[in-house]
Amino acid sequence: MTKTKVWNYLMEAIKNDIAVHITLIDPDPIKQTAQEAGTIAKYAAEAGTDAFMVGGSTAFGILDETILEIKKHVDLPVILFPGNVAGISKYADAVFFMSVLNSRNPYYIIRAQLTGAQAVKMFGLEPIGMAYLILEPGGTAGYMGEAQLLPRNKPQIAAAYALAAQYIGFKLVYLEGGSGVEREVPLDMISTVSSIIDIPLIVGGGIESPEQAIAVVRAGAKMLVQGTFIEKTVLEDNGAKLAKLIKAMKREAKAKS
Ligand code: 1GP
Repeated sequence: MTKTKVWNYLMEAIKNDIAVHITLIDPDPIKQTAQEAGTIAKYAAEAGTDAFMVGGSTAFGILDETILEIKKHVDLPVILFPGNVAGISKYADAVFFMSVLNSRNPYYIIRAQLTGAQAVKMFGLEPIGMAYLILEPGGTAGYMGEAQLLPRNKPQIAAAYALAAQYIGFKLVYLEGGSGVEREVPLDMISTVSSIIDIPLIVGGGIESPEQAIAVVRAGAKMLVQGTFIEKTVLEDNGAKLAKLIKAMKREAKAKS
């Protein structure tokens, strides 16, 4: 695999479908076994998801097994989403090499990255530099990343961070409200940020309905991440609700373009 394969795949998907859907799987044995993760991945792929992110803030115990099970069932990119250096696996295709730019703790801005960089190189993982910005309420990611949470009513602060991220050279900006939170990222924040940057904007946290997904894409997100909704629904309905949501989101993205 060349070093830009996953990046090119994502950019191609944005070009063709206008918006990309990413399924987040937390390698947390309390949430699901590795085998269940494989089944979730199978249904998510059938429902039309474009790629998988594997990672979380707290649990890494079954990371390798989870990725191997996902790969048994699907032929889509598996991208690491590491909460810290323990979130690196040689079985993934790529890693969102991310920095919590609004952390108060330099560990999450650059020190975890310097500790993990050599493993990424040794394992031959494709690094995709991503600025990770966490806003209120922040969930576990906000707590673990010691983020100075971006205020929901100040889109201009998020936009200033995102523009700085672009100028530093990050390939992507991820606006994260926190996994399982009640409300998605405010739409005016998404539109303010996406209108100021030229690099793709990823949005995640609290997206649970086709209406929310449509609104997030309409506001300017190029990639949408879902975890909790997929954990809650896919094993029950074999991905039916997810398929509906992805279809609605992609239809909206095409209509917008
Ligand atoms: C977490 O934003 C993602 O990093 C996904 O959030 O679990 O709320 O979909 P949800």
